[in-house]
Amino acid sequence: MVRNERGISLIELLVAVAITSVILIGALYVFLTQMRHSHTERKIAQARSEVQVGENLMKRDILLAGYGLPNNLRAIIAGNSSSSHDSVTFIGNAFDASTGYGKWTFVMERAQFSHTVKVRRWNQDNISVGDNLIFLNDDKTLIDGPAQVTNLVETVGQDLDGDGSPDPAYDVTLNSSVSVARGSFAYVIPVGGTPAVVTYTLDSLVLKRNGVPFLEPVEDFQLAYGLDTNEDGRVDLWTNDVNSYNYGTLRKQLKLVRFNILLRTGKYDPRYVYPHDQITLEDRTIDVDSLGRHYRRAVLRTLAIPRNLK
Ligand SMILES: [Ca+2]
Ligand SMILES: [Ca+2]
Ligand SMILES: [Ca+2]
Repeated sequence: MVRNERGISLIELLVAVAITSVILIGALYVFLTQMRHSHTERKIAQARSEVQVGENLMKRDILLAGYGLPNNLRAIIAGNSSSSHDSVTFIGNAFDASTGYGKWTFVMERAQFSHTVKVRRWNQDNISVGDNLIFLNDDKTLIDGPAQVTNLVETVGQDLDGDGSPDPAYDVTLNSSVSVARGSFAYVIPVGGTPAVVTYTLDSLVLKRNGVPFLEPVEDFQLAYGLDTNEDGRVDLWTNDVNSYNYGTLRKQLKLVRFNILLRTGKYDPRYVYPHDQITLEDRTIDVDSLGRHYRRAVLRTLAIPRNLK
């Protein structure tokens, strides 16, 4: 048999084209799938960084709840629900650092019915004219105030830090007389004498902090509070509502706040089906309808320590 040595036959060409096509289509499919995955991953990574910011802000607010707050005021007000999302309000004197709240000092000499108080002068975060001061003891009992600073004179106090030289101080003039013991804490509070408040609410898939959106799309927001009821240092009870506890008990027993955010991590995707028809966060179970199951979701669950409730 004589083979045609001049080239390939039409059949061979067609087979080659067919094989090449199969390989190309396969490669294209892999490429497109990877493109789609990397796009989804990019979206998730972007959502994660936004979530991280939100998470850190909320942890900070929980940490500062009760800061510089007299012990007869509640530092946390729970807005609990088991049929809808939760809300929560934190109260303290240091949430908004830019306005100077959170500044504090201590009294260096006892003052009695006096308009002038000698306080420690720091290198930064100093007391300013116009600041409103409250005076608390180390148990956060309110001793006196609020009183407004009308004048400051730099001076020196005793050598409390023991370095051999008198410590920097201010003679602070106040608009009303106060009686405070040496060692009392002085906190700057917002004008009007009411503490600062931070409220988290969920409104139409937008989690808001004092009405300002900071995380979306969020489908649910639920909180739990870890209490050490026998005061042995370990959390032994988780509850979704702390409003029935008086503030004294809460200060002693509340050790952890757990917050849960149910986040949508992608757009509506007909190719994707969420594997469950219900989602449970703390005391709430949400039904996910057939439309809702085409969204990807992630649950952010974070523990935060309310350090200033002690
Ligand atoms: Ca709840
Ligand atoms: Ca000194
Ligand atoms: Ca315990």
